[in-house]
Amino acid sequence: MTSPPSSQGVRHAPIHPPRCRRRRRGTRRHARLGGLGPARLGGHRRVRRPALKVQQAAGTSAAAIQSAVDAFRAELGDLNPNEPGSFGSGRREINWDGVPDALAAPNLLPADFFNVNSPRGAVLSTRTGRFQVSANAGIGPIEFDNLAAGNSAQFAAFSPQRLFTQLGSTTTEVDFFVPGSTTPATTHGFGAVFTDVDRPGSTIEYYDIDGQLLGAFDIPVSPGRQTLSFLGVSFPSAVLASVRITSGKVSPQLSERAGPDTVAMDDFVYGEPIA
Ligand SMILES: [Ca+2]
Repeated sequence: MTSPPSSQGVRHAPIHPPRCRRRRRGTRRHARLGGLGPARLGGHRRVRRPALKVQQAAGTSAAAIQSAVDAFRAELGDLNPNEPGSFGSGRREINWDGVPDALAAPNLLPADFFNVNSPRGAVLSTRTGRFQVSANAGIGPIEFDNLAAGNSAQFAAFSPQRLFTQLGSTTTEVDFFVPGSTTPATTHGFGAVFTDVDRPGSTIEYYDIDGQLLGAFDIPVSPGRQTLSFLGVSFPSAVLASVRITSGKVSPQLSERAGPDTVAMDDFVYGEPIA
């Protein structure tokens, strides 16, 4: 099953009521004002909704999402090298495939690997603080078979052969920095590849530098095994400071055969971080 990519913002409205979020940037902690929707903030609705463009696709093969990924890449500009400092324009990518075996499954990936070891301006956070990149064949069980038997029959890579997930959680936040530094940055957009999105519920939320929600979008669903999905959202200016990704209903540490949807991630594609 393949859904065609869409080139314009087909869902300018958030998928659920925007929530006000206060963040302490530069740390990996944040607090939510749980339940305080706009109506309870006395009508001071501060959610800004700049024009945005959405690229999305899902299907049973890499080819099903390739054109949407490429269109999103073209919107952001040329791929920059994995070097410190901001190039001012263009894009960065993370495909997880160059991570050293010592920092891949069954070992954990450092949250700041892609700002320190390989400076690309992306720092990860999650409730548990634990992340993992799947092992290469011959080194360990592939595609998170180390987490639960049968995962490799559920998941597929867009960029072979490694995948990414958080552990003990279903959400990962990505904060952007001037690559190789602790200076917060913003970008023009962010997109990610997902595998095995069987049901609605996987999402990307986009936040500005003040922690205000810019938009939240469902990841396109493609029922079945070893499917791929892509969602990328770009903005006309570099307003995006962080994203919150929800992947599946439970961590890939639990077998999908138990019921809830498990989802893993592959390529991250995002605009050059700009201070
Ligand atoms: Ca990969």
